[in-house]
Amino acid sequence: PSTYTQTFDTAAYKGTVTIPLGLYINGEFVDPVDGGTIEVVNPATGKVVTAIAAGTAADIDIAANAAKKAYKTSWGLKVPGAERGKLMFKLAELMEEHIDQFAALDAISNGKAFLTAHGRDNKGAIAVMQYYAGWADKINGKTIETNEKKLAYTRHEPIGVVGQIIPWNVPMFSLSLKIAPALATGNTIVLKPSELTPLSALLFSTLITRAGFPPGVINIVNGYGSTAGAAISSHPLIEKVAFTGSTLTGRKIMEAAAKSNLKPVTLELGGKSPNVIFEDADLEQAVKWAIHGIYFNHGQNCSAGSRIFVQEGIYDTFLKQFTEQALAIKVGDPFEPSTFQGPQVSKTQFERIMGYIASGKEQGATVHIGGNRIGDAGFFIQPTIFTECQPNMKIVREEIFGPVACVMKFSTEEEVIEQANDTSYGLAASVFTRDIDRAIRVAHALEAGTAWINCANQTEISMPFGGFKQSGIGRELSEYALENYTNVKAVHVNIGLRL
Ligand code: TXE
Repeated sequence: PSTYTQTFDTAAYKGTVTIPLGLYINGEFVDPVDGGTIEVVNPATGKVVTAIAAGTAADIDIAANAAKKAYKTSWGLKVPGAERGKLMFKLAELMEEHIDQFAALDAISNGKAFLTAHGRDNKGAIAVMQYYAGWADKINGKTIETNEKKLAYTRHEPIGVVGQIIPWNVPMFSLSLKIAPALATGNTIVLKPSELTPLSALLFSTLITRAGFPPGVINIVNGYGSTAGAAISSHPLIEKVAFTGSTLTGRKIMEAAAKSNLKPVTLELGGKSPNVIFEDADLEQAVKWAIHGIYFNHGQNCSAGSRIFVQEGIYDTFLKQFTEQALAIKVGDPFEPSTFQGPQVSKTQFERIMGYIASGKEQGATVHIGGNRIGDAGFFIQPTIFTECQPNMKIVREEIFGPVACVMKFSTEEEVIEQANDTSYGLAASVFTRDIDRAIRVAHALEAGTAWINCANQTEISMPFGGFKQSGIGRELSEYALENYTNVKAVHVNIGLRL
């Protein structure tokens, strides 16, 4: 398989990156069975960067067989947890050595600012790898009291071969938070990156063999969702599938899993997270967090605070300050150090977001600021604020996944809880108030897997993350994620029972 080399000579990064373009299966880079490719586009220019190998069902089959063999011979319970952890620490070290290159590849394919890719995504990815490396020798069952004639205990055994499908919004962070807990618990992996952002995963693949992992333990197969992704969800040797992406695709994956070998499914899906700001909040801080909540990563965040509810007494002041800060957001070249917002990831996402903006106007909401494309190259959109939004509007009900905020007025606590929970999603929610009783009361009343009090869009590796309602099934990060990757075995040892 061929390679891709890119020299960067930018304000944020100078250096050269070379990556292989093939599929990483059984410890080697190989060409796909049917020879297909996917063009990777730089969303800042709309131009093709390179073409990577595209796997299909035949390649997933080869990868799943390699992973099965590795599970039986050189991973799983064959390798003590401490050894697994050591390899994972080594991998994290290699990731750290290449952090600049990872960030450059994410910036060029995703469009996010190099400094964000560096300081957030990739630093986070390394920390996740280290966190779960530390868990690898702490995967313990329990002894359970039954009666004096029995020794009873549980083992948390690996599941076997696990499939993982990830999106494009935080490419390396998503990859690490899928791979790390699966490795720590002794599973082997077939992972498909997003077809939009496959480059950093290819660099990552080169580090796996170097870190010392036996062939087949981690297989990275690029490809489209409808072919390679669908093959992961329905493959009979893959005994669990973990997915992050849209609710629509999550449904398809669950259906394919049910129809094939009934593999367990964990899903981290979309959101329409409320951000509730009461009159007694620290307004200056609330405005800053609200900006971060919706506009960070160009609004391409599953936990974006896209519905901002502001109590009537401070509505005008909030809107004024929020508008000033939204207008001050620096949109531009991802390799410019001052850039906060780059382009949206793809033409499709750009058009989807512009479609939502058009529907907001049609349904009678007011474009307070923004609403337009920036420039005529690449997929840049102005930070946008809608006011006069009604609960039934598409922009209020559906995930836009772009730099578009809906700001709404409320009067009472009861009313805002009702409105905030009037959604099929339940990923995250924020509440801003100085009243501690109200803060906790509201945080508990909001139907979401994460509740932030006086902050927004916060991730802690040691805290679980996942959704209520149609935002998902299962939890990632923290100790909780280990449960996704183990089978609990109950062992009954007879020490005196006689028939
Ligand atoms: O997602 P998809 P898309 C939401 C967000 C966004 C929308 C669409 O609202 O606007 O989804 O984005 C793979 N079987 N989120 O189209 O299709 C695909 O190849 C198996 C929220 O990019 O869900 C990619 O690897 N896999 C989100 C991954 O699924 C399939 C992050 C995600 O793509 C498949 C991204 C299939 N049939 C988008 N079809 C979050 N929760 O953070 C596609 N894929």
